[in-house]
Amino acid sequence: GHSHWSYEDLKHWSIDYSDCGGTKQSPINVDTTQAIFSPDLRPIQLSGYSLPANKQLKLKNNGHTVVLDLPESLALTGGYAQQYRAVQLHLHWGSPSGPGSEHTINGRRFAAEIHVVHYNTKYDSFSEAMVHPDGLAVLGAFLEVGHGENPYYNEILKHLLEIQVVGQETLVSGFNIAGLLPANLKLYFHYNGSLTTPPCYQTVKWTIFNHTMLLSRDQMSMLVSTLRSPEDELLQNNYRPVQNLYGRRVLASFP
Ligand code: 1SD
Ligand code: ZN
Repeated sequence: GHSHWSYEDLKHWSIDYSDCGGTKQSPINVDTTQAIFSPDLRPIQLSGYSLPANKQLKLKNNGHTVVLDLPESLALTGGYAQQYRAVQLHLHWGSPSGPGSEHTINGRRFAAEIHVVHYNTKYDSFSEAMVHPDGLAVLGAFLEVGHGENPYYNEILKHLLEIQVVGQETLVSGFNIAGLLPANLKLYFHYNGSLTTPPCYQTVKWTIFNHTMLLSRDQMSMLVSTLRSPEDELLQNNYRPVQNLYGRRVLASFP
């Protein structure tokens, strides 16, 4: 039933939430040979993303992912014609035996994916914005295993043991949220899609960065094997399969 959707039960999403069966769904596979270079796609600009340590942010296990609430002072400009405010960020991942990004590039799935969710400032709230076609903008970046620890991701990962059980939350000290995203904000793909979870509203302008983020093997293990699900199993493989493009165009900010 409603609010009890799961990744084991994908076939039921469009029964309970009709938009999940729509023609502008996310995630998608990005075929880079089909992406259209659009010189008018300007570099993404993030303002106010560097938060002081005395600013406390809520981090929660909501049963589907780990969510970090963001202050509305974070703004997204550039790249988009409109202005957006940040609401929260969260992650999608696989398991020790397989990758779990939502978007794929030329059929390749990455270890994990971060989503930073924003809403258009022309609306009064996130919940109002999420039902309008121009309501939301989500920034997505891929996470891979590389050499060395990523200190920004540690600011989140070091708290996961405190929120292993669904519904648990803790406080995280402010840090530079932009450090969770690639340093290069010029290279990205752009398309119109949806929330990747029910109610799957088709109100998201997606930006998928071309550069990936590197985490150590231990950091990735911590991400994929710490949180528990509503069934009290490990919360793993919290990604939706790629959806049909139905003729949608994917734009690239670079040739
Ligand atoms: O999966 C998230 C979901 O947890 C929620 O954050 C929603 C926004 O209300 O966004 C989706 S997603 O499309 O950013 N994956
Ligand atoms: Zn997401």
